[in-house]
Amino acid sequence: LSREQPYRTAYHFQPPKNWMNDPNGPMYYKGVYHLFYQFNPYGALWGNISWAHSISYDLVDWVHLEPAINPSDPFDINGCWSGSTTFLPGGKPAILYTGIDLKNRQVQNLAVPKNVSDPLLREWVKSPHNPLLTPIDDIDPQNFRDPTTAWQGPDRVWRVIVGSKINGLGMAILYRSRDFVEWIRSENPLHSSTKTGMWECPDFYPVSVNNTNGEEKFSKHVLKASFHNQDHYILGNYVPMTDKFEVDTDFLDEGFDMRYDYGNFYASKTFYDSGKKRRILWAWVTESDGESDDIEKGWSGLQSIPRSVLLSGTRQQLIQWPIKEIEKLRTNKVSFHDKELNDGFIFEVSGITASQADVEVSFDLPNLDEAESLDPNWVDPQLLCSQKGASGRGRVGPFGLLVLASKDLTEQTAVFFLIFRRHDNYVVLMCSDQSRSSLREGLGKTIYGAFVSMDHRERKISLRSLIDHSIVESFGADGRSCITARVYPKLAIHSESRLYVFNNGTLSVRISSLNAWSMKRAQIFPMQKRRKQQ
Ligand code: DQQ
Repeated sequence: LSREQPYRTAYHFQPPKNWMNDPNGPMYYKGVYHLFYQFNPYGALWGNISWAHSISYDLVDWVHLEPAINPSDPFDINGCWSGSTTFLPGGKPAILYTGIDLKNRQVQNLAVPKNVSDPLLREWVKSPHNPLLTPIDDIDPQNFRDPTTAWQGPDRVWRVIVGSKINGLGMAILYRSRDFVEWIRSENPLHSSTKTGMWECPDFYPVSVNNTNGEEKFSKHVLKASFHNQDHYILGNYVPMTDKFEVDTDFLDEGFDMRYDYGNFYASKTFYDSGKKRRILWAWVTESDGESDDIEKGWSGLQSIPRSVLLSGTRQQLIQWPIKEIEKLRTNKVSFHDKELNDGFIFEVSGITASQADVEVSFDLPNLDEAESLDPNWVDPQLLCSQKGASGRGRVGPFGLLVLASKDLTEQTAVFFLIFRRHDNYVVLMCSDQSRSSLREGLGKTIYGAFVSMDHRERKISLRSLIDHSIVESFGADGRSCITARVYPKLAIHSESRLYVFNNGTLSVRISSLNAWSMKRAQIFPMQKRRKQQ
């Protein structure tokens, strides 16, 4: 990591240079993880989109391969946009992706590996039947994209959904096929909404409380759609015979705002890891600096740390946690136990590389009867976080971490909790405050906030933050609410960066345990040019 590049990450996935956006078609195949992603081979801004391709044995270290799919044919000459992989009978992977055709229409195409016995799947062949799906009838050619992983019903017929917007309704158009080539549009979409606008990158999959890929009675289906720069999800029961999806609550229903992440996290996609029997979520984390900064840096965009996804015990929300494998990068462990944090207390966690770290802390809470009561009109967590702030005083909180902080604290990103009383229950607010993250001007410094659903009997709360130079991914209450932020400190870079724990609430909280580690660099190998065959 050079002085000139203080914002490149050490263990978050990124290409050697240029623009990256959505993760595409992640999969586990013959012992190898594959990640494709939206990539501009020619610059640091969005454009010339192709599918770049990288592989890994552990989702931590990566090898960049040559791009898998490039614009080349009338059905994708203006761009190879997002899509997904599906395993066909016999275990052969197939990619469905959106092509931008000669007329700039969005169409759906198929590509298959040239050689299925190559675990690296270096070469992909586009189907002679492309385009498979075209925007006919009432489908808007500009709003028809991002096919999901397909699934088979009990009748062996394939189903796939494609994101769209028709007559103002955001929706997932449903198609069925017997042979994966000829697709017939279902009369009804899988689901639609008046409140969302266009659905980008839909995702639809079973989850359960344990890692069984939904192969149990109490599983639910997740439907995710990307809109308003956010990834929203809903839960429901899916009836495969009729393709009815009966939702528990709908997108943007009052009092429900279920998102994977309440910060910077978009166009995500999951895949089922058949090796470790778990569902894994990836997302694009975009820059929040300016375009001229990106051009100067020569790159733009990160991928989140892959997260495992489970259904919570209440079956009302998802629980996310960084994949276990990332822990192999932990080094230089520092720990504290049973430390009381009184009013206005702040202390430095020294002994780690705070610009490249993993921190886990568990707080014991005071008697919450004394918590400030929450005005019933305060319903917007993001606004609440902005109004309350990390340096404001409260009763229970704000308490939490100051990450990527400079020595004098002029630069700091505060990740913290505030707890309020409402009727005979309480409300937990989680915030990630970027407003003081950098002395630099012209950066996005939005303050993010989320409510954390907690049982009123719980008297403790945990926080984990993955800190990596210009990204902070935080997991509140064991992964019940997550907030990811991008920050660009001027002072708090490399060894100048510090980590603190603080409590600005008048009631004391107690650190029952804190573990922090420096993180080693992931090994990311550059593209290997292939030798021409003789
Ligand atoms: N990014 C892709 C689209 C998708 C959008 C284009 C979401 O397929 O809808 O790069 O970020």
